[in-house]
Amino acid sequence: MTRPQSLDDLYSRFDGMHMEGGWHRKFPALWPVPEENFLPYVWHYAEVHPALDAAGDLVSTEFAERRNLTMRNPAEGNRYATVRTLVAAYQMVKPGEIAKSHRHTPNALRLILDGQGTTTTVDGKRVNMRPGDVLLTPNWAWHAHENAGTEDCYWLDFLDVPAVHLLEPMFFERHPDGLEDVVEDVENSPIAFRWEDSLASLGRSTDDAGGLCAAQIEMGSPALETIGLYMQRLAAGSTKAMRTTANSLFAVIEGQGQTVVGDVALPWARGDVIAVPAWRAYRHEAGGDAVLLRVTDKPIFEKLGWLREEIA
Ligand code: GTQ
Ligand code: FE2
Repeated sequence: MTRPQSLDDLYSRFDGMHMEGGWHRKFPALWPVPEENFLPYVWHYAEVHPALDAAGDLVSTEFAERRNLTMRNPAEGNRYATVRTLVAAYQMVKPGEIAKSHRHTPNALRLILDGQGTTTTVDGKRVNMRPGDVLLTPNWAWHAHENAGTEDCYWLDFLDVPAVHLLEPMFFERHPDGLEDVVEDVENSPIAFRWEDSLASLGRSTDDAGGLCAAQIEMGSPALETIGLYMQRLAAGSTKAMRTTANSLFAVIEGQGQTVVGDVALPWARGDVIAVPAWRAYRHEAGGDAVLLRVTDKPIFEKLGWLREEIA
């Protein structure tokens, strides 16, 4: 084997070995602060609603595993995620329809927006879905949704599918019988956070998250292994600004206002979803009383020792 006589020869030797010298990388491996990859963005329920209704006419739940519309972050090259580790979607189930039972390693949760009469069955426990409720579907739990009522039912799904894509432990299977055979109706369940209970807890809360809201409650500790949930009440005016290594999605349960992320202002109203990617300074400006659900991958960062937060 001849010894390379020039740097170029040396580098082509490395290339042939599928290696690279740390001192002449094409792309850096380390940098001083988090990059700005995913973009701040907002999806408006008022625009999605008619699109979901059109899908309701054209796409059956027989044909589609789920009638869901996922929110793709407009960051260049992104194919699926809403922020790095999380995906959000709007889902609609019409009267008489069933979204069959399946299970997967991604964790999921739902925030109900509109419609009564739908249930979700999670590992054999059937719970009603009512507007404002937050319902959890942990890793590998069977789950199906059934609309036995007379109203179209709309909700928001949040899943850690992109985190599973990054780490690759993806498993998914359909229930062999379509639906679970043994089902018990339950009103109270550790996977169900009811709107009236959340409102009451919020009314008693003195936790203002260091000035990031008027009051907040945490649902679960955390709600799911990878996902933290905070219901936050905002009063008219601006919150303090904060940045964190964690990613967040905010869903608007009540009220209107805007979220300022860096120099981008994202206006919002009921049912909208706001993407606040990692390490971007953000603050909320509510037009009056408002209630948001913050869905965040913070538990991942806490467990791994990478959570950094600053309030300005
Ligand atoms: O309802 O089970 O939006 O499995 C994406 C994947 C919803 C669900 C989504 C899912 C579901
Ligand atoms: Fe699912």
